Amino acid sequence: MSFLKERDPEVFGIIERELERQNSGLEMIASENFTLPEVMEAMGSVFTNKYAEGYPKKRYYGGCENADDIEQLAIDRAKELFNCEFVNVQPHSGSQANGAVYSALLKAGDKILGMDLSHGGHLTHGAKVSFSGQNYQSFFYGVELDGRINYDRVRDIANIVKPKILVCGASAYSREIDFAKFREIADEVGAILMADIAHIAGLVVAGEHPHPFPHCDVVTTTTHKTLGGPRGGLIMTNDEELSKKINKAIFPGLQGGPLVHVIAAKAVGFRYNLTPEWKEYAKQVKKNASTLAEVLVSRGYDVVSGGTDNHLVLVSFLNKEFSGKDADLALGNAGITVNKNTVPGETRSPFVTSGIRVGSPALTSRGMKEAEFKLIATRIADVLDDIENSQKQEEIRKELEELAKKFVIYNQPTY
Ligand code: DSN
Repeated sequence: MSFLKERDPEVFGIIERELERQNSGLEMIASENFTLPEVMEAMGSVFTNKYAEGYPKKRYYGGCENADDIEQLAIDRAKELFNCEFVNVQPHSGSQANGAVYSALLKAGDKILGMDLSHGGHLTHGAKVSFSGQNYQSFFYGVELDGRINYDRVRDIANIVKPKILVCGASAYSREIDFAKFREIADEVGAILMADIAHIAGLVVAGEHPHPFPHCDVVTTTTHKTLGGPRGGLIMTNDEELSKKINKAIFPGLQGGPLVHVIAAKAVGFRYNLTPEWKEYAKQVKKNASTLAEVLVSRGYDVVSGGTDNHLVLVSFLNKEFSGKDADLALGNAGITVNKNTVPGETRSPFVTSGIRVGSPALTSRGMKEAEFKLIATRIADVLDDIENSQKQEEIRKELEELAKKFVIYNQPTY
């Protein structure tokens, strides 16, 4: 970043501080990851200069021949990766992707049934504060007190609601999602089945989580969470008619010019996701999350659902004096970044919560394995056991900073 350093030292300085923060701390927010340097190079490329409204070979502006090539390459790689027929690589984010699906397939006031935000769903699955709960009638299913989806209960709710779209997928659910069961329910009530696999996409493409196809009509994801690519969204389907409606909903419906530099970076990320190394990474993400859950359970912590099948662990403090917010702050002081999270049976507000969500994707990208996760989980329990002890938090922060610095973030294996 030599130009930036010379010409805008103020911005350069803040970026340097962020790099230092990322390198010296332990990033355990389940939805974050460290992307590849080549992904960042593509994002920082000259494609940021280009307007390319439309789709490959059907653009509104001239000079799009290279934009066409890059978007087609991203589409082709995504089709191979997700084993599906039609892909839109233009959504600026997962929320935009979900919005486009609703706008393509619903009229204002139609019914959506999704997972409750406070049970692990996402804002765009119908939460009343989101466009998805304001433009449409939204209804919810959740998890039982054991932290798992009860598919019979989902079926009962779906039969009462009769939604036009049934949404499956979550932001804070540590168990496998049974897409085949959701398909049965959607068929029973005549709903379109949409899966939002933003959290688990990296595991899905590695064969480490059941695949939403052929069960789901339409699938959305982000590209930056377990997929480890640039920040952005993606929509996939095997239905040509549906894909035409979705393309129109993205452009000209919701978005203007696509972010061609991000689409270039998505293509780079997909190439990595298609390698054998990616499968190893996804396996390790799951092993590391399981290690985390096992240690926390052995230290007496209430891990929701008793463990994890994926990349995240939800820990409940319903039986503790302290809140998710307290735990988030204490762990932050110890150099471990997590997020406070609501848990099944929640008694506190969403700003306070009774739990934390802890994920393994980012530290796995730094090369950490079970041994490091065992140590980190032990230190998480040490902090929580003595949550008001700020001196201990500082000692742990120093110890973990040494560990973090041994795993430089842009030192991923070549492939
Ligand atoms: N903010 C994301 C997450 O943390 O799960 C969802 O959009």
